[in-house]
Amino acid sequence: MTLKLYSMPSSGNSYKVRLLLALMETPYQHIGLEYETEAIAQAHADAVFPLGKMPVLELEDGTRLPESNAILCYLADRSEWLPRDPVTRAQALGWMFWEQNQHEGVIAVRAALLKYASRAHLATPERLAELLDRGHELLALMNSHLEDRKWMAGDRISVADISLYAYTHTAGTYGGFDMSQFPAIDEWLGRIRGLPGYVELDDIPA
Ligand SMILES: N[C@@H](CCC(=O)N[C@@H](CS)C(=O)NCC(=O)O)C(=O)O
Repeated sequence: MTLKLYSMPSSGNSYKVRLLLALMETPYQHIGLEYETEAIAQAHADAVFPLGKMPVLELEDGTRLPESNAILCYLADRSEWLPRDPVTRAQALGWMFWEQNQHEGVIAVRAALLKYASRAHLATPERLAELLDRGHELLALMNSHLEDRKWMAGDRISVADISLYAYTHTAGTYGGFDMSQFPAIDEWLGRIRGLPGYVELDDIPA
C-alpha cells in the first residue's frame, strides 16, 4: 500500500479524492474520520492535518498533502485527467479555483447548515434564502457553460469535472437547490455517474 487518505466520509471535498482514486484504479489505505466525533478531535490534537482540514493524502515517504483540488492535481499529474495543453490546463484550474472560492462556499455551505447540528444556529431563514439565490446563480453559470460542451474544460473529462461534481451532485438533495432548472448539469452529472469505476459519496472503502 503506497498512499494513505485521511478523509471525511460525509464530505464532498474528501469525496472528490475518493472518486478520482477509484476512477484511476489507484489503490490506497482509507482513514475515515467523521465530523463531530472524538476521533477527529484526537487527529486535530495530534496535528495530523497540515492545514487543519481533510482530505489529506499521505505519500509513501510520509509527506502529507492537504487541499482537495491540489490532491486531485497531484494524483492526475502526467495522466489524461490533468490537461497537458497549457490553455486547457489553465481553464481546468480556473474552474477548480472557482469551485473553492465561489461554488463550495455557497452550495456546500447551505447543505452543511441543513445537515450538521453544530451549524444549526447559523441556519437562519435569511442566510438560507441568500445562499439559495446565490447558489442558483452559480449553478446557472455552470449550466450555461455545459450547454454546448460535454466537460468543464477541454474535450475530455478532467480534474475540473471531478472537483465540481462533488458538491453539485448533492446540491438538490442536501442543499435544497432546484436542479430542474439546470438540464445541462443533469446530463453532465449522468455522464460522470456512468464512468467505469464510479463510486458514490457513501461508498466508503473498508
Ligand atoms: N479547501 C479545503 C477544505 C477542506 C474542508 O473544509 N474540510 C472539512 C470537511 S468539508 C474538514 O476537514 N472539516 C473537519 C474539521 O473542521 O474538523 C479542501 O478543499 O480540501
